[in-house]
Amino acid sequence: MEDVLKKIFDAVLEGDFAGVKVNVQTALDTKIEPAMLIAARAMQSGMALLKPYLQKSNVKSSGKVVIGTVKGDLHDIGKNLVSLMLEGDGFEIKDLGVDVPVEEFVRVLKEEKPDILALSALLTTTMQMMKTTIDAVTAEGLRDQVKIMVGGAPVTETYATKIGADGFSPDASRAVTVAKSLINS
Ligand code: B12
Repeated sequence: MEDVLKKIFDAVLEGDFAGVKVNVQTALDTKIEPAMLIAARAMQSGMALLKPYLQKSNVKSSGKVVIGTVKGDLHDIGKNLVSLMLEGDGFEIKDLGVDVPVEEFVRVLKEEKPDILALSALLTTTMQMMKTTIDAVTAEGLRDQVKIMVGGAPVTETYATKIGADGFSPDASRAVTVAKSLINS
């Protein structure tokens, strides 16, 4: 167990995204979930300090992203990683947190006018809320003003296309590539 945590630690220090992912998955598979959760919290407190420096090195904003985990879903580790990666690449992030009602997404879209809306869901029961959210954005007449990307463990490219999202990524590093291509499309 300590071995895998050391590998995660080293991969984080080296900025080795693939290494972090593989070893975190190994850690989860070997059921050290509580330690992981503590590590994730610790990482977030460190990132709070790093944020200003990351932002400083990217003077020009890459674009504005409103992100949140959909209604009924409390998982946020993956969403937070996506936020951090986007922020590190110069995106301005407005994170609405977890269990975000459709109305809240719509309200913030009107207020913030982001380039991208990013939705996260980790449960098969809540991933349908992504479609409900996209439908509400369309009904409010906002759909052509914002690109929508979706992700989370049960979400696939096929599902993303089916519910009318513009982009999907299976992980945080590729989420940056997808976000950039959506901005430029
Ligand atoms: C940690 C965890 C929890 C924690 C969450 C803590 C937190 N702050 O997030 C707690 C303990 C609260 C929890 C609760 C529950 N959980 Co849970 N949980 C997990 C667990 C172990 C890890 C999830 C995780 O953080 N993975 C690591 C991150 C980095 O990966 P990720 O989230 O997939 O994110 C990556 C990508 O998906 C992608 N991504 C994610 N979001 C987005 C968004 C965009 C826009 C993009 C582009 C990409 C993207 O990028 C991320 C980084 O690479 C998974 C099992 C697993 N191994 O996945 C179960 C799991 C998701 N949970 C599950 C369940 C059932 C529950 C509960 C219902 C349990 C219960 N009976 O109470 C509750 C639900 C609570 C709720 N209403 O949400 C099931 C879901 C089954 C299903 N098919 O729906 C899983 C799969 C476990 C299982 N095998 O049964 N859980």
